[in-house]
Amino acid sequence: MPIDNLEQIIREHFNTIRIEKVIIFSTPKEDNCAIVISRVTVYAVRLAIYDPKVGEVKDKRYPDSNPVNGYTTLKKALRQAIDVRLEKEVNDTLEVNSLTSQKNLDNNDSDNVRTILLIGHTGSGKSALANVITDTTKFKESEFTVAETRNIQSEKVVINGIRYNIIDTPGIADTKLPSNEVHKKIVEGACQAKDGLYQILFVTNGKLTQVEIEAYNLLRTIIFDEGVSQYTTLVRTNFPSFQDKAVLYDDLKKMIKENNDIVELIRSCRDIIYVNNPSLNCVENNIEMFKNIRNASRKILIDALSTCGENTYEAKGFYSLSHRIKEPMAKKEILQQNLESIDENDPQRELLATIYREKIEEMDTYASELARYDIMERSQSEYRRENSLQRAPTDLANNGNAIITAVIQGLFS
Ligand SMILES: Nc1nc2c(ncn2[C@@H]2O[C@H](COP(=O)(O)OP(=O)(O)OP(=O)(O)O)[C@@H](O)[C@H]2O)c(=O)[nH]1
Ligand SMILES: [Mg+2]
Repeated sequence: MPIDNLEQIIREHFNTIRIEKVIIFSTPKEDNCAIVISRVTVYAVRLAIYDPKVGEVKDKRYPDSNPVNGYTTLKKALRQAIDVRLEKEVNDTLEVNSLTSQKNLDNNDSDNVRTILLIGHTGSGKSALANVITDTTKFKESEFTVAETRNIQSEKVVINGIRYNIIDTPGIADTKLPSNEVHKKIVEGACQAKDGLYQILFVTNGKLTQVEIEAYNLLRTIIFDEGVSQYTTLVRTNFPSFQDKAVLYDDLKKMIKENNDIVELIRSCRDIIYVNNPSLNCVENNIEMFKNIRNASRKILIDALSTCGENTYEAKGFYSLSHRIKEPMAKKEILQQNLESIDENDPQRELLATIYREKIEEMDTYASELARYDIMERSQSEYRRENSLQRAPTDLANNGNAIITAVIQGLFS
């Protein structure tokens, strides 16, 4: 918070020049900042910082220190003032954030949490699986064939002394949410895994559809990257004979026969496991039996997790994108706060609000452009890799476009 009489101190400091406007603000790094707009023949903008410990004001003049140079209108000066303030706020914010996140890393126990992301078709049994892994009923399972999970939900569990964070997501091809929304939720889920993903469990109840395969491939190539396959385990649910190896083998053969994309998907995954997690919302007589079946599934899941090793998956492309758009998104957030905190009695209220709104839109456009570029670049190089062509067809690029907003919002929600 700036000190109460900061404006007075600033005005006294600049008492030899004609001041048109003083805007007081603070940043996460410095409390006592001000933007001063002055006018002689032209307008000039100054960033002034007061240090109460030594009672001193330091300032920098824009466009430069030459008193003849300046802005011809107040509007131009205000635009520059907003830019100078924004630059100072965003630099200080990013600097302080990176220091605190470094501190968090230093004494962070999140290193020891293994994040597991559940994805798959609506009704494939993700929430049931999340309950089985966590040995709880915290995740809501659907009672009918309607899509149940609308938002991501995560719960922590300790298994054999290792902490896991289980993230449940809405179903791909969810009947009620547009596919863009589902992608967004999955990205949100992935964003929770700031320190990397330990495993993605791609849950299927056998009806592995083309939509599901395509959605996974889209995520794999555009949001994540090729490397994610080695951290993906296909989990086949609804399989009563899950403990009978011969039957599993037959089922796998049957799935593979269905189409080439499935072969490719199964081949690219790290592993495939079979479970059965019948609903506990059943007749009283069956509850004990179904609980035992779930326990047997749990054992299989835990055994599978214990073979996954120490490494976690960090989608390099995904993180490079989040890094790329960090600055425009931070600027947008600051501009929004500044817009909301314009003084009601400010004579330039309307003008300031218009400039803020224009700049917020600029930041959005800039971030989307960066994201689109990033996604297109990746989808094209992926397509080239697979097809040895020079250019990806536009529909692949367009698919990327459709999820850009999802990616941006997912990263910053
Ligand atoms: N018999 C049997 N039933 C299961 C199995 N897995 C899930 N179910 C049941 O199938 C229904 C759907 O499972 P959910 O876990 O809610 O499915 P979901 O993938 O989370 O679905 P959305 O949230 O809509 O995407 C629920 O009634 C579950 O209890 C399984 O392996 N065997
Ligand atoms: Mg669910």
